[in-house]
Amino acid sequence: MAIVTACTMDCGDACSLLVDAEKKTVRGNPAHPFTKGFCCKKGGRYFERLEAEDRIVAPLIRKDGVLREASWDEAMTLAAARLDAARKTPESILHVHGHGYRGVLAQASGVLFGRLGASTTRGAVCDETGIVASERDFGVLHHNDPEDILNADRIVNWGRDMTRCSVHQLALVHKARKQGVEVLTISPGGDGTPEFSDVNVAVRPGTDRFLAAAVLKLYLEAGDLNPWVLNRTANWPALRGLIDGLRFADLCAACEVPPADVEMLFDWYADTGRVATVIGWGLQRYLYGGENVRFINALAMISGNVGISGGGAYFNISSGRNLGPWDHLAKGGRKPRNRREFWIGDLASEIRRADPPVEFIWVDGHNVVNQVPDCLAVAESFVRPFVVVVDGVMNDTAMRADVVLPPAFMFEREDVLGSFVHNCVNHCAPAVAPPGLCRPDFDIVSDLGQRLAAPVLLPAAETCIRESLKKMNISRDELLDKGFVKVGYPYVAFENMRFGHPDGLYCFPEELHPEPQRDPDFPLQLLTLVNGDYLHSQIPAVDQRGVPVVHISKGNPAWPVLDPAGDVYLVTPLGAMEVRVETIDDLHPRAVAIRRGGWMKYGHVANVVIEPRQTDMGGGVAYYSQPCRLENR
Ligand SMILES: Nc1nc2c(c(=O)[nH]1)N[C@H]1C(S)=C(S)[C@@H](COP(=O)(O)OP(=O)(O)OC[C@H]3O[C@@H](n4cnc5c(=O)[nH]c(N)nc54)[C@H](O)[C@@H]3O)O[C@H]1N2
Ligand SMILES: Nc1nc2c(c(=O)[nH]1)N[C@H]1C(S)=C(S)[C@@H](COP(=O)(O)OP(=O)(O)OC[C@H]3O[C@@H](n4cnc5c(=O)[nH]c(N)nc54)[C@H](O)[C@@H]3O)O[C@H]1N2
Ligand SMILES: [Mo]
Repeated sequence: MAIVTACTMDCGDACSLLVDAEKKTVRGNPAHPFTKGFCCKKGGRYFERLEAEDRIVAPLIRKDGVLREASWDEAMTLAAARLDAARKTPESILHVHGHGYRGVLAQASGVLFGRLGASTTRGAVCDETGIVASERDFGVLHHNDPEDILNADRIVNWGRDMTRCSVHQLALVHKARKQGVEVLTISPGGDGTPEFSDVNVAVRPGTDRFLAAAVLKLYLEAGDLNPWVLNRTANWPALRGLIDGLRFADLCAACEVPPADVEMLFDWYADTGRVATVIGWGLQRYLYGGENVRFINALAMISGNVGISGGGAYFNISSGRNLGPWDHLAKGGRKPRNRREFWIGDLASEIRRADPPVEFIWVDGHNVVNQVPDCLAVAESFVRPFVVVVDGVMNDTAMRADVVLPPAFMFEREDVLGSFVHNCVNHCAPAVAPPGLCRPDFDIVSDLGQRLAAPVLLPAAETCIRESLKKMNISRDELLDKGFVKVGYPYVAFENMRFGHPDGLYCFPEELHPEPQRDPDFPLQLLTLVNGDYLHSQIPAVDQRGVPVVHISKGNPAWPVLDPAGDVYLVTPLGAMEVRVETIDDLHPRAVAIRRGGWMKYGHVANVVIEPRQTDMGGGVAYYSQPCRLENR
């Protein structure tokens, strides 16, 4: 018998799933309006992960340098004692939490460490740059219902590789194309987008803002701007002045898009009909990633495609917007305020510089020693403090722990979560028993709070869920019964052209920053792109054999001088890693692409050579602004 449950992985598709514990099958829930009866590879194969031979199923404690199995009581007593000792200086405690498991109950560790006044991280490895950019434009994070894309006449997709990151959006785009909707994708190429695009335009990595500005320039030259749209904006004269002062040819040169392609893109926006604009996550992982997003939004606005069905600019919605907080129901500790914050993009330096020093680190839901820049240094910074990691695999982070606590994974415990793409709230019901001694994260954190000398007490899990459902008046019975509830949002965002800023107006960007000069020693650019088969670093060892592959085009200046059969190294100012080079036809000639998520212990993680660089908004990480070169050694 299949049980209706849900995926809690860090992915906007946020599927409702039917899990059959006996047959060990995972299927998409046909009743769910976004999942529509199918699921992706990483979800469909999740039993492989649940039943992996190397899964950690008992707590581990480091003794004489080696991690050995222990009872929960031993492990938790030790963790609580070390935490109590560190609590004398709350800032000496560091909580590192990722989105490895999502939901209302997944917030428990954040609530507990907030009450302890622990240091926390700021900024984000994922989408915060684009979120802040969109909020600056629209005043609030919102977009049309994903299904509304079926009402578009044309779709302009700025670099979202739906073949890998979102098979359900891909299905919608396929359906739209069957109805005659045309798709144009802008990206550095070498990705899966030609599969669903009528036209592909190649852009220099990180420079979409110039391309969007060049199209805006053509709008100004054409001169027939919609006065009703301009009337709903706060600062059009400023943007107009900025664009007036720029030359079309310079803008085309900056993004390395031929003028004829820019004119074609202008026609895509300016012809009669509605244009939906999709904004991927890749183009915001740059030094000016926020500005990239803002100029694309500006184009959607100026072209008259905001506030209408079939139009809109799709970046994100907030996955938490339909669920309320429950942290006020915790007891003990202090109200979390004035906490010390470490920028996640340079965690190693932040820990090294910290005064008072970090004595205790708790990591959950984040393979942080793998996923942030300069990750070798992060590994080193974890040596001195006492480190507790809640994870079920011996990955680069768990390897550095003094105590490893094994969580129940999804399908093995309950939670409730929203999506950053669609408007449903899903219920993740336990469908299989956790193996060995694994326990739900919520229970681990509650247990820890109770064991402290001055306890912090969390409410019961059910109370937290009930509290969170109050915000949107979601019926718990309906949620548990159906496995999901669709929350009623208007189909079209900003339909009355009222935006989230206090004045109700749309706000344009007023600055356009030049791209930094190319460093002649490192003339290429490293793109660490999403992996279609796995979620981030959740990749089994068997798929990380040998030397990792990077892709370049035959037009890459490195290609004619490399001997791909010899030892090839990917080199940055931070260091070098061995790679194997393969060619791919349509990738930008200066780009070096590698699929992300490989592990340090297998020599597969590019973050060892990626330097900490901050994006212009939201404290994001500019992973893709990494200069590099390829050489034989
Ligand atoms: N299978 C799978 N699905 C996932 C995930 C996963 O790990 N595996 N992760 C989830 C998460 S958390 C995220 S954030 C998303 C990421 O989903 P995506 O946005 O699809 O992936 P990214 O790797 O962030 O970005 C890569 C895409 O951006 C394009 N790109 C890169 N630079 C530029 C640029 O300068 N301009 C333009 N126009 N395009 C550019 C690339 O060509 C590629 O198509 O996927 C989610 N879904
Ligand atoms: N170079 C480079 N690095 C990147 C990016 C990039 O573009 N380039 N992209 C970034 C992006 S978009 C993202 S979102 C981040 C992702 O970075 P992370 O959030 O670190 O993602 P994962 O590697 O999936 O690690 C999540 C961990 O959570 C664990 N986990 C799964 N379920 C549970 C559970 O129920 N309980 C507990 N306690 N743990 C669980 C998994 O086993 C896994 O080890 O990486 C970023 N890293
Ligand atoms: Mo992400």
